[in-house]
Amino acid sequence: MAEFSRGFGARRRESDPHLPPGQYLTSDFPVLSAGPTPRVAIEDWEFSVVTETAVRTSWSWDELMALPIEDIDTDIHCVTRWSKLGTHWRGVSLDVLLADVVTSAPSAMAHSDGGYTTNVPLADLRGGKAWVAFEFDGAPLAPEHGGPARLLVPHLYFWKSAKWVRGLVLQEHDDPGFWEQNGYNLHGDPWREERYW
Ligand SMILES: Nc1nc2c(c(=O)[nH]1)N[C@H]1C(S)=C(S)[C@@H](COP(=O)(O)O)O[C@H]1N2
Ligand SMILES: [Mo]
Repeated sequence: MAEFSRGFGARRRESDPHLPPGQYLTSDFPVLSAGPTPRVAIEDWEFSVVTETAVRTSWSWDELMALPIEDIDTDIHCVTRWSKLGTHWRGVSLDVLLADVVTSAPSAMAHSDGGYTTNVPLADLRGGKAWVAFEFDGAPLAPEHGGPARLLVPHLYFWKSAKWVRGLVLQEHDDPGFWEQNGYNLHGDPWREERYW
């Protein structure tokens, strides 16, 4: 009976409708960083958006905190095949940050402290699908998970959610970022298994 129960449980987990193909569930929160954790003083921190015509808009930490803050309940999926369901974050929607930015660029390059970059189509950053997040599970985002703030684009594989994010550069071409230059997919939709290219 025990054998049967275990097998049944495993099958149920594998068929969880929230789990994209080729992923397994994890309940811990792995840290995946390509380099050391950068540290930046909040007074020196700002987030900027630079358009394809080099118009720059920026927000200090206090200015970011004064914007509407959203609660986000979402699943996250790493290309190394772990998924974590029902994670809770707080952050500012990219819709808010991009509202007054005049652009016809189709794509953005996210830039982080430490030099990490990742490209994301603007269509994937708009429409309630992406945030600059600074709280996880009711606490300030831990430095190893991207604190003080990271991009959160949970409908794409988690490498698109740039930790220690400091800005977006809007671009005419969907040029590859750090992992994309190293073989990861330009888009990264977990439901289509867009892992590599
Ligand atoms: N700046 C930066 N952001 C990053 C990474 C990184 O190495 N540097 N790794 C990416 C990858 S591959 C994943 S899976 C997630 C991991 O986030 P976590 O360490 O909070 O789990 O961050 C993404 N964002
Ligand atoms: Mo990853």
